[in-house]
Order: sequence, then structure tokens, then C-alpha cells
Amino acid sequence: MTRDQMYALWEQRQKDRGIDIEWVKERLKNFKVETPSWGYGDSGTRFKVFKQRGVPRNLFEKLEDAAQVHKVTGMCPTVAIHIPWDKVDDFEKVKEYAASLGLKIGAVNPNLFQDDDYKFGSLTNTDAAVRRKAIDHIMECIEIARKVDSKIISLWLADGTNYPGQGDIRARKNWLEEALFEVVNAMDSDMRLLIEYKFFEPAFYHTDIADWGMAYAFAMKLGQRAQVLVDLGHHPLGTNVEHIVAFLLDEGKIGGFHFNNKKYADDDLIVGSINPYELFLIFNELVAASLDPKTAKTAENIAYMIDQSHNIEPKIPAMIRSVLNVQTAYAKALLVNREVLKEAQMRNDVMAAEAAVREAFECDVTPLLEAVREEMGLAPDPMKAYLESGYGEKILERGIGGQGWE
Ligand code: PSV
Ligand code: MN
Ligand code: MN
Repeated sequence: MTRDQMYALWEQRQKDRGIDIEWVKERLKNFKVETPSWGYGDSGTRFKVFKQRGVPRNLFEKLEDAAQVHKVTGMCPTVAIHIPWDKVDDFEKVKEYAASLGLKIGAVNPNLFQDDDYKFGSLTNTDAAVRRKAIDHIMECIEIARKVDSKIISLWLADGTNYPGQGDIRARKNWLEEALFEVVNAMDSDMRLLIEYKFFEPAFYHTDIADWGMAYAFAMKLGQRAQVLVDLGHHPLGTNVEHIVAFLLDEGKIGGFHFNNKKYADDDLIVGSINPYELFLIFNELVAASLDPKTAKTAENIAYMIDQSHNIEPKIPAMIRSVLNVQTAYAKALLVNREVLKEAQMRNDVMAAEAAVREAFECDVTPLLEAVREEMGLAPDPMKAYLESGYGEKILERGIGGQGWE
């Protein structure tokens, strides 16, 4: 059977299920995922960083690698940066170089965890001078965001304590609140502060922003410009992440995602490699919210981002795999027949409601994604296109010991 014949069969099946394929295709063509500059650099565990040959030596080369991911997937036109890892003298030049590669700079991530001064906390340090230094660093990131036309400051804090009694939890909360108010007030009205939470690590007793509720409480107090960022690796095992997503969507307080996957904790594995059903169920909530007038605007403004560490796998293929797995989960969520689901829910038909969701997950979306890519002028198989491009071999001349963790 030819690809066209397979697609025709697939389309007929979906039409018979009551799915509007043109709408699905349109949504897929407009979908974007941001990749992180640090995902192209060397990374590792606390035990070892395995240096890979060909890793970018600076931000410009990270952008070149990111451009390859965008070239084959057609859905990654922005790149998140991390300061000071990606600090350069001239950010105008970065903006121009990104544009020449068909890219833009996305979220600017301050680094408040790799300075000796932050040993006992950054924004929650007992020493006012250290808190000032941390605030000033975020202010510097706001300036950089202005220079590269970015509207997002994405904040993850490593702050926390290792032992009961080590810190005054409420005092730290108040220092943090004070700092966040100063930061948000310095931001332009169309900028957003995305507040990321994480339940442990590097702190092992208490973390100052440990869960979505704490991030939400801060975001509520801070107003319009502050929202919560959900990183899929930052919850205890068993957490119903799609429930958190649905709740935050309804509150208008979810601003972004860090996609990755976990088996145990913050494993930062390839998206969808361990639990693709969870990823699909998250997109199921996002699609539902995008169709509800109450939540459509919030859903529309979500920054989808990858946050991964490729410790043993080649970085560009790992990034492509993640992006494609995100696209697959989204495509499947678009195939849920929402009327059938709603009716089943309203008559409390547990089996039919569960089936309406699962049935979409079980659909093979390969023919759809191949067709969408062809209509976008892309190769039907982006991974194959990248592997055959020769880029992976070409960058080996950069040698070993590019930018990344020590
Ligand atoms: C550390 O847990 C982390 O993975 C956070 O998720 C941040 O988003 C990322 O590093 C970059 O700072
Ligand atoms: Mn993250
Ligand atoms: Mn993380």
C-alpha cells in the first residue's frame, strides 16, 4: 500500500469516529515546542559527566544545533537560554544570529544555584546581601530578555534546607515573596514570570517552592504577570499531574511546561519514553481547555518547553525524539471525540468515558503526522532526515569538551 492509500484509509476511519481532520491538521501545524540551550550541552549526574564529541562550544553553536531540530520537525522555532551559562557580551548579535537561523530566543532562565554564595539559599538566604545579589541577577535576566525580545523569565529555585530546624521556613517564605514582588514589578507589563516548583533536590528536607500549590499561592499574590510552570519531573511518584494541569488551567494560572520524563524523580529523560499515557492525558486536558471559552486564552498562551539532560544519548537525536513524542501525544489528544466523552460523563457511564479517552490514545497517528509534515514541506520522517543529513558527523570537528556541566 502506498503512503497516500494508507492515509486515505486512516482519514476515513477518523471521519467515521466523528473527527474533523482539517481542524486537527491546522492545530498540529500551529503547535510549537521550545528547546533548551542546555539540552545541547554536556550534562550528567552527580557521579559523572560523560563528555561527548561535537557538543557546542558556545551559545551560537547551541543555536545551530537547535536550528537542525527545527529544520526537521518544523515546530521548534524558539530556544530557551540559561544565564550565566549562555552569557555573551552582545545579545544583539545573538538575536541576529538566531534570526539568520530561523530562530528566536525564548525563555530566559536565571541560574540561582551555582554560586558559592548560594550554599544556604539565594532569594531565601539569611544574608540580605546574598538575597540582593540573587535579585540583581534576575534583574540582569530581565534586561537580557528585553535585548533578545523575550517575554518570559523562567524561575527555578534550588533553595531549601537539608535538616529540620536548619532554616526558619516562614522567614524564608517572606524573603522569597518580597524578592518576587520586586522582580515582577521590574518586568514589562507584557512579560511573564513562570514559577517552577520541585518537591526535593538539591535540598532534601524542605524546598522553598516545593509544589504547585506554593507556586500558585505566590503567583496569585504577584498578579497577572506571574504564572506556574509545571515540570513533569518535579512531583512525587503517583501524583496526578493532569489533575494539577486542569486545575491550574481553570484558574488561569498555568504559564508553561517543562517536558521530560521520569521513572523515579527528576530523571530528565526523553519525553514520553517512560509514561506516554500521562503525557497524552495532560494534552487531553489542554485540548479540552482550549475549547472552553473560560480557559481558551490561558491554554493558548502556554509556553511548551523541553527540559532534559542527555547524559548518555546523542543530544540532537534525543531532542528530536522528545519533540516528536510531544507531537504524537498532542495529535492523539486531538482525536478524542469530545461530544462522545461529554455524553458518557454526564450519564456517569464510567466504561464509555474511559474508552472515549483511551480509544484516542490507541490510534496510530503516524499517517496523520506524515501527511501534516508533507503539507508543511517537511520530510515525513524527521529523525531519518536528520540522521541522513550528515550534520551529526560534521559537528564532530568541534572536538570534545564543549560547554556544559563540569
Ligand atoms: C533542575 O531540577 C532543573 O532541571 C529545573 O527543572 C530547571 O528548570 C532546570 O534545571 C534548568 O535550571
Ligand atoms: Mn525544569
Ligand atoms: Mn528539573
